[in-house]
Amino acid sequence: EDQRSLLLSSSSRFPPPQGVRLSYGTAGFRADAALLESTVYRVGILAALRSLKMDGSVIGVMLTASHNRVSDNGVKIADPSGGMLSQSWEPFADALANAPTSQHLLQLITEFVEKENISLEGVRRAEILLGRDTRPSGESLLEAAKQGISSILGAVAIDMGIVTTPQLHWMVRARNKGIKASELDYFEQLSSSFRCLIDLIPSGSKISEVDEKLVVDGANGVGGEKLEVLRKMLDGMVVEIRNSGKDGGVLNEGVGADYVQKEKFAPSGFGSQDVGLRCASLDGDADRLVYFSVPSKSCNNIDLVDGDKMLSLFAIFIKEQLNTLSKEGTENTSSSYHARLGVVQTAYANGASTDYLKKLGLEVVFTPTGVKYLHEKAAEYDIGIYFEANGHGTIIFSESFLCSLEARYQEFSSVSKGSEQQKAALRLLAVSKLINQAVGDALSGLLLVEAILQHMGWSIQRWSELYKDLPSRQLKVKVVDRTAVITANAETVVVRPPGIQEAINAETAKYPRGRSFIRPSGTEDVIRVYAEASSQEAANSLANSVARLVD
Ligand code: 16G
Ligand code: ZN
Repeated sequence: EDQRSLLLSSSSRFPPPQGVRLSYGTAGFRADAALLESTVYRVGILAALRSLKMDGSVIGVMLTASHNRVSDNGVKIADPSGGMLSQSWEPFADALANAPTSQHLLQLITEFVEKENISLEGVRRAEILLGRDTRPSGESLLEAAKQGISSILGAVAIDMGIVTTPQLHWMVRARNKGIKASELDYFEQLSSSFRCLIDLIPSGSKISEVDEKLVVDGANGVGGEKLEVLRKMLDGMVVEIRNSGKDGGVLNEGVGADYVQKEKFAPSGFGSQDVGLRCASLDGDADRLVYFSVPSKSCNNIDLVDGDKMLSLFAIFIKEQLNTLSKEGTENTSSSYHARLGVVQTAYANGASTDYLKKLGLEVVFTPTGVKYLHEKAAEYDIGIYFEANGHGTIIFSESFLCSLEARYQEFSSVSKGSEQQKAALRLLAVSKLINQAVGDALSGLLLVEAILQHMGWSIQRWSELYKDLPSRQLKVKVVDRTAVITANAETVVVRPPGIQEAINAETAKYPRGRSFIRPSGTEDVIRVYAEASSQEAANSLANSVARLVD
């Protein structure tokens, strides 16, 4: 009874906006910040219920609209593993957000807790970590989230302040594993595992002085600020941070990983003075990362090193360590060693990257767009590496593999200390600590790229030359109802409306190395078109013809 009246009175203070329908898409709820108070309040309720359902495990609530405009905001939930909210709860999230009155809301909650067997009685505890990016609207939305959480008896909110999205996911994961999970713990884990990788660099590898310096575009968001902190803990790493948000630039405006990857253009503050330098760009909440270099003084075009190439770099390094580990030759160690390494991409992966990865002998699989799909697939391997071309990705290690790796390392330490195998085991263990296994993380990804480039002795140009991207083109077509397009096979085939796929096939067949697909966006009311072909003109022309099929 207390619970009912508490919910009724608190929810009446957060009436939903009139005439908008929100949906928990691939990125949670996202909209103009002015529309979101009620939604965020309700997500607070949902997070508390989720924690109760998971026997009091910690749940995360992150306020961010990532690479979108500064006037937008959004909210998404991190499950106890640190990953995305279980897909089975998404329909409930939609229903909650759109309940028209407090009475409806209460009824929905009552029905849902009954169906999910969540007890709202007796002693219990739910714990929710809150985080937000640098958006000004974050402060009042944070308050709404807190109100939602405290309208469920026994639920407590812990405010982690302004953090990157992946930091919050990391904290949720760490807390549920019983590991210390403050921001300082995050920085310490990243910096110590980075140092470990640097200490293990073979003495022969040496990069030139020019290649020492890294210049980072912080998208005028939270990432630059956090990288400043991290840099102080990493002596010996030469990083210059621009667009940190302190010099008046606007979040995501002409800056950031999304801009750089989509426009293939240098972000504001970068240009001819940076020719040849190794540059990187984070997105607004620092869960995406791309690298680039400016090839010549004459224009602001860039040589983009995207998520596919980061995936390739990580895969080469991991494979090298696994090969070393499985080499025989040291006596007294169990000789056979096999790890299942898998690579996960989406249809947006450049065709040249997929060819390259397959040539390396790697197992490459595809999923639909959206981190939750890639992550889930990657979790099927001992080591799963996933990346979207846009720069979101990570590496995940299975618990059983990490255990055997640890044992293996101990074994080497006693019988062949200092051996190549022991070092390979240690490198893999360090990677598992450096990389954020909860979700893609620009900061931890950046440190891993930096460590591997130094290990290989590679410049960004050498890295970029692993393979040459096929020219590609992306378009979007505004439609009345994007749900009319239904795809299959990881979004590579249209099954509805009938006839479209045949028409796409006919267009594609006209171009050497042509490939094209369409898919409904998960975040906007548009159909997205992707095309690649052997020349830029051909890719543009194929994209245009396919877009006309949709119109
Ligand atoms: C979201 C996804 C991202 C995906 C993008 C596609 C997460 C955390 N983020 O930002 O992975 O690439 O949506 O957007 O899953 P679209 O559906 O509008 O093309
Ligand atoms: Zn982001």
